[in-house]
Amino acid sequence: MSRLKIQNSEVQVKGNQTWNVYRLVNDQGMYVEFINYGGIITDISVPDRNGNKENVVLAFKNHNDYLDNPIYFGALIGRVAGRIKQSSFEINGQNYQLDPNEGDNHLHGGKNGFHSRIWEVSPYETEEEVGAKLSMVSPDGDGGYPGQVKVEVTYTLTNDNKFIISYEASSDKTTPLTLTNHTYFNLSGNNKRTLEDQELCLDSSKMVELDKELIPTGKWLDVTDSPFDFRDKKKLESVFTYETPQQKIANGGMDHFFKFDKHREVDVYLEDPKSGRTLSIETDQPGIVIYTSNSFPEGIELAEGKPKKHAGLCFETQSSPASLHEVGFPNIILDKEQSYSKRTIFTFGIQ
Ligand code: FUC
Repeated sequence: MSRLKIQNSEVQVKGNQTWNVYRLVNDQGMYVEFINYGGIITDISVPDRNGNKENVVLAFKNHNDYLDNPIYFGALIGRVAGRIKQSSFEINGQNYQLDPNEGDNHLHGGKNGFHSRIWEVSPYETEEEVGAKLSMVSPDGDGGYPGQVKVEVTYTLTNDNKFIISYEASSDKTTPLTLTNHTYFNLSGNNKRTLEDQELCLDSSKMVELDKELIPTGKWLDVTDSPFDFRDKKKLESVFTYETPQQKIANGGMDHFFKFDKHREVDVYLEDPKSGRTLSIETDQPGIVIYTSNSFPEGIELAEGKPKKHAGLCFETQSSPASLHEVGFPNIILDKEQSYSKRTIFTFGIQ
């Protein structure tokens, strides 16, 4: 008999708020836990090669800390994932000014982006999968963006340990939009080890060059012969140095948009040789921002204590906000009355 199920509970947070906590559980006993605030994923528990189930994502010890989540732990990001230079852009000759939240620039949809909204959650289950639809309406002028945008994100867990995130949206005015999820993965489980020994394979030969404010300069860099070349699987430690200008800018790691070559079915693969856990990512997005948690603000408290540098890795599948100002970057404009539909599949395995 199927053990697929959804568990629902509540958590009290500051300001007299109550959030709903959902847990999707499959036949293998793998589970994904998230809250309706920000659609934040707080737990993905998968077995290691000995069957020990542990959480492979970073999460705060205390739910209250998600109210001010400067590093976007586990959250849905919108309207635009990434940075918009000078918080401004033009559509059809009209200039739009967004709320700046990082110096003069606009990051991850601004201070009140989708990561800090209450989403309406409708759980569902079938014979093969359990899931939940998360919906939200972003009003016209939200954060400075044009148009009313209706968003529906679906979290699905299957019996073969696939966690699927689907994003659907539409707008009544043309607007920039590229949605993602900002979960920090660490396959060691319960944040036991930082990422140096975990091995990454990435189907990309091109990355954006960043300036000192982490804004794309408009130039593509070829990764060949650089520490950012992961076309053959290698340990992450090789990129955790200050060897090249782009590593220095990112504070000793990765914080870049990579364009997929689409030479392989699996766009990204991560493996932890010690625990045996693996993660394969397939997406219909044109690229990804890989962020290797190159610094954490003071005062961050996880269930396992303070996070160390390189404790988690974000796989932000998305398009590129640089396309608002530069040519040759994957577009993020959603035309009026058009539908936005994207999907990323995270498959967990054992090696
Ligand atoms: C990532 C990065 C940023 C930022 C944030 C917390 O997406 O691109 O540099 O630090 O997350």
